[in-house]
Amino acid sequence: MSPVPRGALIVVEGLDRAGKSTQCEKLCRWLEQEGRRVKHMRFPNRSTPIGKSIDSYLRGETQQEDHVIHLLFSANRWEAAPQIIEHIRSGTTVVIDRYYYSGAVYSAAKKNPNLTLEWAIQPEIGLPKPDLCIFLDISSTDAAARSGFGGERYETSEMQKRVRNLFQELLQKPQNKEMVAVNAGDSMEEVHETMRRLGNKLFEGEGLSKPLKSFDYH
Ligand code: Z5A
Ligand code: MG
Repeated sequence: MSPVPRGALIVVEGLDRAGKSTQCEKLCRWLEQEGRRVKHMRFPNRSTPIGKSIDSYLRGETQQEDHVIHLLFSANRWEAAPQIIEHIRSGTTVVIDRYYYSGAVYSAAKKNPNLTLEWAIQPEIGLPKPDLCIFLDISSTDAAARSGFGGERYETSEMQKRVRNLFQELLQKPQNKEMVAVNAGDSMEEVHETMRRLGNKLFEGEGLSKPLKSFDYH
């Protein structure tokens, strides 16, 4: 009996209001229509005890030292890592709304001299590495014009500008070849079409015949 082909790990990243949740939904629906098993996840996962601490921090109800909240965001991914690996192994494609890329850039964007991008990425080393990371790129001005912006901590245009620059920095690193930028200023349907094209390329390519990798920054 031939083994079950593994699922793919697809991450959708970007600034606030870039359309990540909208596009993750559309991508999952399309993958299901294509006959694939799909698990939709998101980070932060606010439902776990660690996620609840993150939620109250983001809402401004509690304070946390910068490194502490950074490590809680990372721990929130580590607590889900066995589940991600098991889904992929059993042939389910996992689509994740934000992952360790957000983890690194939002913390580094705080400009704490002891919390650089290099420092921030370290606790993420070893997590399941995405086969494809779609970075929904939008200017902070266009993102701010979309409904609902401004409610939580980090939702200021200064912070969003720094976050965008740091995402660009990650895109250029040779370690992150799985990252692809997509213009998130296009219409929802155009963005979805581009993402379907990237999805088809992934499923038609050789990559998924190889084991899922672990993230390594060196
Ligand atoms: N954070 C962190 O610091 N460290 C970490 O490790 C992680 C996260 C994982 C909460 O994230 C915060 O946590 C976030 C980063 C930080 N901080 N900030 N700021 P979240 O994922 O829970 O929430 P969010 O990403 O800030 O926002 P969002 O509301 O989820 O945005 P979105 O998912 O990208 O957008 P959307 O909900 O799909 O769309 C927003 C609106 O735009 C909506 O009205 C849509 O109908 C509309 N839209 C979407 N696409 C389009 C197009 N193409 N055209 C026009 N209008 C559109
Ligand atoms: Mg969202």
